[in-house]
Amino acid sequence: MNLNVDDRVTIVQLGGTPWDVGPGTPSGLASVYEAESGSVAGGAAVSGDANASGGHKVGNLHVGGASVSFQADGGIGGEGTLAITYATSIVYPTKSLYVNGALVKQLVLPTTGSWSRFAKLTTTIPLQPGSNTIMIKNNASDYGGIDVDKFEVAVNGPAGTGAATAPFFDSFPSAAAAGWTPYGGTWGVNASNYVVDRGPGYKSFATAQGFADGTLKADIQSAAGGYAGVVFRASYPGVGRYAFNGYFAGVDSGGGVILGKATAGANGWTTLATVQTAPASGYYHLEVKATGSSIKVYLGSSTVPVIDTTDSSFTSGMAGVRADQTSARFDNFRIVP
Ligand SMILES: [Ca+2]
Repeated sequence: MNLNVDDRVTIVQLGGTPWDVGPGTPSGLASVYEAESGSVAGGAAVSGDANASGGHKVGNLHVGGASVSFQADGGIGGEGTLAITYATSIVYPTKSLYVNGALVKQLVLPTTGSWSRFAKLTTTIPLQPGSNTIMIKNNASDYGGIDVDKFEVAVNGPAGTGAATAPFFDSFPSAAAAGWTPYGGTWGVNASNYVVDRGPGYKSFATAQGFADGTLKADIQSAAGGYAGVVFRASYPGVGRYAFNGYFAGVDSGGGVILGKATAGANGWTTLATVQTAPASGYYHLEVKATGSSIKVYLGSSTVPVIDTTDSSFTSGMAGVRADQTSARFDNFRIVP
């Protein structure tokens, strides 16, 4: 078989709820699109199934040219994770997957052992910002039938959610911060600083930059009341104080330093470490060194970390800046892979 290496399949218990599979589809973050609510064409047909979500599924996808498609919200675009809940008695049928009219890949779907026993196949897809047409079609080169119960789409974020391969530096020299994608707050460039007003976890990502292992640096100035700093290994971004998966390392105006992680699905926050350092006036120079599970936070020019801990929740994602309950100024944002 030639199952794509980034595809994942889980077979579920008969009549049971599909297990939540694959790191790309945290529950609660994916949008659900029932197949029966999509567009069927070419002979595909909706039928009832008590084991299917919503009581219905789309079948007859063995017919030449038969298809089921739906409109998915791609958010800000980038990479997405698509989960297809399906059933088939056929051994390794194939179907062609299209996004916005372009063939993405031929899916190879392991048998679920019954037309009413559902499994979930997870794969990655490209998404454009806004609406995307996603289609499963039986092409001439495809084989066998499947019944599709539902689709789930999670927006992983812009390109660059993998590891950085080249250094990145922005000192915000121009009046507009090009290449940054904000989530919440009013962002602008003032006196060659990237500035944001006070609010709950306002953040902005260097859109095309990924970060896995490496060093992040920024000069940060904030007002009293909250932390400002860098976000890294971030995915599933949204507007909201903890609406992302990933880490945040920040400093407050009095020299307090914090490292923690947010989990978007739970809209939750876990503090990993805090430390009080000597207050300083003006800008704090903050650095984060992430190597595997090791995360070290440095302040100023010291080579001794003020926070030195381990956490393995997130391994790669976007990088950016964030201010939580304080206005902030950022400068000299740098990624060193
Ligand atoms: Ca369904």
